[in-house]
Amino acid sequence: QMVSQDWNYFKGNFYYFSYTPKTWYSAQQFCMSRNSHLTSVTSKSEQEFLYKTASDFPFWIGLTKTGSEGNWFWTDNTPFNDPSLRFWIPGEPNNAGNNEHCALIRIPLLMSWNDASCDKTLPFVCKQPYVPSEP
Ligand code: 2F8
Ligand code: CA
Repeated sequence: QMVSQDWNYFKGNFYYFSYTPKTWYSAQQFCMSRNSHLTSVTSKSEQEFLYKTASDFPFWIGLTKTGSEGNWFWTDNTPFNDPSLRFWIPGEPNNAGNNEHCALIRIPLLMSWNDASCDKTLPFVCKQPYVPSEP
């Protein structure tokens, strides 16, 4: 597994914090071109790692909807079914203007997710699993 030194290791995954603003889709395309996805959040400690490591807010994460009225899902196929692992800011997601279908971490706090327009250009975080042994 080739991972450049720009990637940051945490508990079995490598993370790339990009401060070059992109739309959600274009950020996801960037991550996919680097064998990764926009980051999922699978634990409280991962959520804390993300908001503590990023030095600029807000930033895109890999959470979006199946359609404008669809269900939220993680682009890396992590299940989105555990209510204790949803870190929305109180009052979010509110789908403001009926046009907020992508999620971001907005503030350096545990409960920090907001839904926003996917067309916003923001910093973002890519994640790829560490593959322990490759020939
Ligand atoms: O107050 C929360 C609200 O703040 C903004 O709307 C005024 C955000 N909009 C954008 O970031 C475009 C909402 O997503 C957010 O819910
Ligand atoms: Ca919102």
